[in-house]
Amino acid sequence: MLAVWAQRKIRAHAMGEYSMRVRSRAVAILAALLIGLGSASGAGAAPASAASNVTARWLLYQIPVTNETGWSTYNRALFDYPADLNGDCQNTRAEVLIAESRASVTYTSARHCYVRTGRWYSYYDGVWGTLASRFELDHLVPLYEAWISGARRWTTADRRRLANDTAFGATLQIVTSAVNQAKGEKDPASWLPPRASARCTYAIRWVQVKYRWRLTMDSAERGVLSRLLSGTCGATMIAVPARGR
Ligand SMILES: [Ca+2]
Ligand SMILES: [Ca+2]
Repeated sequence: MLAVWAQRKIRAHAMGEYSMRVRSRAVAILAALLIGLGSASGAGAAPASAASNVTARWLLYQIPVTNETGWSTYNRALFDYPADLNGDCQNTRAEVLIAESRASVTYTSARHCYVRTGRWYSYYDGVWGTLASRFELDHLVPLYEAWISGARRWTTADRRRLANDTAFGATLQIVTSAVNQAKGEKDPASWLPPRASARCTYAIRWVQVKYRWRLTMDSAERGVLSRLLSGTCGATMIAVPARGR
């Protein structure tokens, strides 16, 4: 099953879309295949060790702080999610379910468009599970938050790329439906993962995604993140994310 999936991804790479979900064992296999084919030089495919040269706290302070506006004009449809950007019948949710599964997945039909089972870990609440229907694809920075912190001024094409960003592991992640619904459209000033040990990772990823997509943050959000990204958490060395737009 992994081989079939890897072949699909190689085709996707040839079409200009490439996943670098380093957390996935399946993608590790894919990366080895791509290196073997001499084609690992696609956008965003730099080795993980190449740019771990800033602290998480430094990255936080690269993000502009402004008031957020545009609440009344938010429309989720303007993000075109979930899309199937590479036309292989698997939408973004299915692609990330496959990439994040710690075991081979099964599908709902012979066409392999939708995932039925696998093995996933929801780090917000520390829950493991095997039924895809129990998990949701979380936009780490919710689409509403993206809208009010910059995406309202983008083209629909750019919003589609953010909402379906499978090229950067932090943007989209599989979490339990329960914790995703508790999170809703909140930013870190209003919601943090219930599992306290997940909060450092959450804060780092939040900052990475805001930086990648040139989004802003409001002052309350900055305050919470500055507190989280202090001490050893803030000193975590990370790569500067490739810009998404
Ligand atoms: Ca697809
Ligand atoms: Ca905010």
